Amino acid sequence: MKNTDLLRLGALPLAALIAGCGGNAKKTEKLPNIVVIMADDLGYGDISCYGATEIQTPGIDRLAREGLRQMNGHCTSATSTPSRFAMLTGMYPWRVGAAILPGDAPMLIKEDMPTFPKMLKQAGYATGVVGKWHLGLGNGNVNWNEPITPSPNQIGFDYSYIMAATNDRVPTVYVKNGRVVNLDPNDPIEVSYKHNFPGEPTGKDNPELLRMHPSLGHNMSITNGIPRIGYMKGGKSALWVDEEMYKVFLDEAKEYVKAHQQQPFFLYYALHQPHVPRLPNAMFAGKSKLGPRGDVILEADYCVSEFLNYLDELNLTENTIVIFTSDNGPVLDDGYQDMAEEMNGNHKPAGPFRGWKCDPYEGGARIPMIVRWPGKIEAGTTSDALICQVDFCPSFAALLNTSYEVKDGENQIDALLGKSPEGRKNLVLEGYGIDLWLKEGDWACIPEYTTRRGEIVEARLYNLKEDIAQQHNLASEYPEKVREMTEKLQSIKAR
Ligand code: NG6
Ligand code: CA
Repeated sequence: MKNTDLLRLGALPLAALIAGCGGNAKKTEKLPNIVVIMADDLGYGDISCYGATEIQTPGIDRLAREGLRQMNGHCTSATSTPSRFAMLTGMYPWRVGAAILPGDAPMLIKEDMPTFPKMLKQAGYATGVVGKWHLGLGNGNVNWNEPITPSPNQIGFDYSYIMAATNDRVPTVYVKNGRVVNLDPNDPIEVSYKHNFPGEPTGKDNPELLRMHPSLGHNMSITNGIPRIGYMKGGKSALWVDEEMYKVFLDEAKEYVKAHQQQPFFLYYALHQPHVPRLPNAMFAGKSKLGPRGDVILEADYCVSEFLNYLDELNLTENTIVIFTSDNGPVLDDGYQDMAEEMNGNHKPAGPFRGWKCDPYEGGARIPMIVRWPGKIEAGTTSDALICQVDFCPSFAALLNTSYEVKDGENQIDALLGKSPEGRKNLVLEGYGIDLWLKEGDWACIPEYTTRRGEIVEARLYNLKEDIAQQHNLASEYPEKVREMTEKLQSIKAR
């Protein structure tokens, strides 16, 4: 029997929630669809519903108006691969040493690991992913001209339409259900992160071919006039056009929803904006006054808006839980000369927080997290509960009354849906590399650690209630607190 009817779940909090507060779930009531829209490098202060004044994001703001803004919502890490790993597995990413992956890395999520989409499949859902992947593909020696396995399809997704890594990394092609899209068999693809292929131009040697120049790195193979990370050859007919990417993924996301509207579905819609290279479609170029970074935020906002309109059109809005979030904090110059710093003006991408993408501060890993479920979540509300993307899988498992074990994520469904102001007691967060930090109550502590070069970085302790901008290191004033939090972090690590 398919788990699409709620009644057999009995008089559970779930039934009560889904049916409204009376708990009289009707037999025909369907499981809610679940959509996670994840932006790439979008900061807490980058959208108007979280306080941005220099840019307007009406599409995302609609979600906030109709749903709940988590004001203390986190990704686990200040970079993409680790955060996405945590969201999809319910496990802290440093347990497996997750770090920013190259485009030819093997699949980081092992086929026997618990995953969010596997849990949802168990509960009767169709599961799809569209957009940025960045969790590795294959077994370490991918032939891009053959079916690639494992792909997302082996770790819980029935459908996938993705880019392998990031928009600044080769291969610069789309991969659908493990196969490169539009590949001409007479022009095979080769990829290397070690050496170039003879005769192929690079950003380093052929700057005359570039439309945008790197500020750091990003000087290897060229696609669409843009130099990338990694070397690649062939696959001309399959190469993406950055300026069209918004539409490719948006159309795929809509298609997925349309094709699966008869059953409960889960869609992980992973936007590529505002990650570098920032190449807005002509519709958005020059529209933000903040340069390409602002323009691609407008483009992302348009995608959200169009996607929500499409849910309306299909009459799916009422029964679809939509979460909008981001994989790490913001960054201005991230390796291309795209005027992000010069044109930033008074904009505050990280809102009131200290730090950026990669940093072990609030700005690195406190991100927007908006949850909409019409009729079930009070519209236009906020929550200060401490909550993290690592909690999505176990929280939804609880909502669906599906028993599912994950390592670190907690059932925080009441906090996620705004039914309870209590969230997690503590949360381990991560900057770039190994600097783990702990957030508990009003406190954030980055324990003393030794860098790879052997330098000792002293402990940092902040009282977030009094010092949200983390300007005053209280470590020497409260050594007991530092010790206590350092031990707590150690014990969570050892768990
Ligand atoms: C860094 C890249 C940066 C970005 C980041 C990954 C350089 C100099 N910097 O190595 O541009 O691609 O990796 O970003 O190459 S993330 O959001 O996917 O984690
Ligand atoms: Ca990112």
